[in-house]
Order: sequence, then C-alpha cells, then structure tokens
Amino acid sequence: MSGKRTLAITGGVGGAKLALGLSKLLGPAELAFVVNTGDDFDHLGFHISPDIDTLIYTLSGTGNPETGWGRGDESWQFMQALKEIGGETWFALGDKDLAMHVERRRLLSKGFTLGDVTASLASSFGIEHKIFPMCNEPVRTRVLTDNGSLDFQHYFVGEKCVPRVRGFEFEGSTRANINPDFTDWLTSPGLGGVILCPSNPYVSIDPILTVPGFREQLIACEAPIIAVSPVVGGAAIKGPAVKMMQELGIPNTAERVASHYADFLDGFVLDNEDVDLTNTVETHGMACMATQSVMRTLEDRISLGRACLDFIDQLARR
Ligand code: FO1
Repeated sequence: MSGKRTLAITGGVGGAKLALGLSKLLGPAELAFVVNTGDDFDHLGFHISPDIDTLIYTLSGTGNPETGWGRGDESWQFMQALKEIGGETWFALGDKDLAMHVERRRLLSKGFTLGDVTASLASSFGIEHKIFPMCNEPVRTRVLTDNGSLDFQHYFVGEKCVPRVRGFEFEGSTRANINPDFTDWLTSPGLGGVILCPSNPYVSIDPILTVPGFREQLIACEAPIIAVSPVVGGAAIKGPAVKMMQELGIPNTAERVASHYADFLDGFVLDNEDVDLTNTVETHGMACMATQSVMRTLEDRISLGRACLDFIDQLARR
C-alpha cells in the first residue's frame, strides 16, 4: 500500500461496509470519507442524515448489523409513545438514534454547519477519520415516479420503493457548494486515489456528482479513481439499484454502472461472478479488476478494501 491519502465516496449501507474495511487498513491521516446528503430530510423537527449516521454507527461499531442502519441494541419507546398519541411513525427512530437527532438539531440551531456538526458527532463516537458531508447546503433527492415526485425517504421507506421510477431530481444542488474539505483532500499532493464505494449510482453517488464542480474536480484529478460495483450478477447487493435500472430501461449489469462514471473513472472493480464483463468494461476506457466483492464478514470488508488499495497502486504505476 502506498501510504498516501485516500478519499472514499460513499452513501448508504453497502458503501459503509467497504468504508469500515478501509478504516481498518488506513489511519485518520490517510483516509477520509465524502458522504451523500441527498437522503437527508426534515422530520419531526429533526434534521435526519441517514447516510452520515449509517457511516458513524458502522465505523464506531454501534450500528445495527441486521439492518445496516440505525443503532444496535436499540429500544423503541419513543416510537411507541408517539404512536399512542397519533404521531407520524412511518420512519422508525429508535431511542438511542433519537439522541443523535436531538444533538444534531441543537448544534445546527446554534449556527454550526452540517460539516462542523458531523465532525463533532463523529468525534463523540470516537471516530478519528474525517467524514465530510458532500456540501453544507440542503440538497434533497426527489424520485420521479408514476405516482408523482416523491421525497427520497417517502419513496424509500414510506412507499418501500414500490412506485415505478421515471427519473431523479436533486433539489437545491445548483445552489450548493462543494465541501471545501473535499477539495483540499482531492487536490493535496499526497492524494493516492479515490474510491467510489459500492453505493447506488443514481441516489447515493449522483447527488454528490451534481454539486457544481464536483464531477469536474474528479475529471481533473491526477490520482487514480476507482469504483466498486454495487451490482453483482445482475442483482443489487442491497437496495433498489437494479429495480431502478430496469424501470429506467438501463440493462442491470455491472458494466452499465462502470459506463455511468466513464468520464472520470480509471478503474472498475466487479465481482468474480461478473468476470466475463471485464473486456466490455475496458471498452469504456478504464481498467477492470474482478475480485470477491460481496461483503458478509468483517474480513470480507477488509479484503475488499485491500484489493481496492492494491488496484489503485497498480493504476498509479501505469
Ligand atoms: N430505513 C427503513 O427501511 N425504514 C426506516 O424506518 C428507517 C429509519 C431510519 C432512521 C434513521 C436513519 O439514519 C436511517 C433510517 N433508515 C430506515 C434507513 C434509510 O432510509 C436508508 O438507509 C437510506 O436513506 C438509504 O441509503
């Protein structure tokens, strides 16, 4: 491994798994995370940041291993009490998780940015790696469906991803500014590479890429940029990525995920099961590596992290 700095771009549960593996291999001076905030929403007076919280809970070992989101060893008295008085309970906020939202709201109300608040929350969970929200301004993913335009969490949790998808909008993204900490890492002479974790290309990574200048900075980046496929054997490891591809008329293959990022990607990691797609991926002007990418255990997460870092080293030597 190079010992240089690595940036990992992530959103959601699949991305956090690889993030955890990487965090076991690289220290806080060598690894930072950029996180999707398009899933954020205001709910019950709180600012909910699901992808940031999933990453904080995963890295700190306090997450729920079954769902991948929320806290482990959770209790639900608040939800029960809310239900009893006729409150909104479609979005499950556990008692421990609630503490996160109360504290985030308190800090935001004092005027701190989402970046400052995230740094404070991560540090209180003992996390030393830097976690950068993609921007400090609100960007809200809207899913355009046959049932109309839905706020992301209403589509994902409220409607259980059932409505047929027609497209996406990232409300507020044109007014957003890239988190300057991301730019500092990306342009630092010590940057070894960038990894797009196996996250949904349309609703976890695209919101980040639509922040003005983000994609351009990746295109201009001199260090290798790789992505790990969230699609294996035509199925999404988790979440609605493949359902979305089918509904948008996009073939549900790892190769199509690679082509989605073809303008800035130097390398693509797909699962051994998809090794036959290697040559087709390479026609998009990038290198391709097959490995075991399905992460069931902590060892799987670390192995995939190591394979990604080795791949970046190989690409840097070319
Ligand atoms: N996902 C669900 O499927 N149902 C929920 O009730 C739910 C609540 C929730 C609360 C806090 C949080 O941080 C995440 C939560 N999630 C829930 C997960 C979240 O909707 C997704 O992980 C992401 O937004 C998709 O990446």
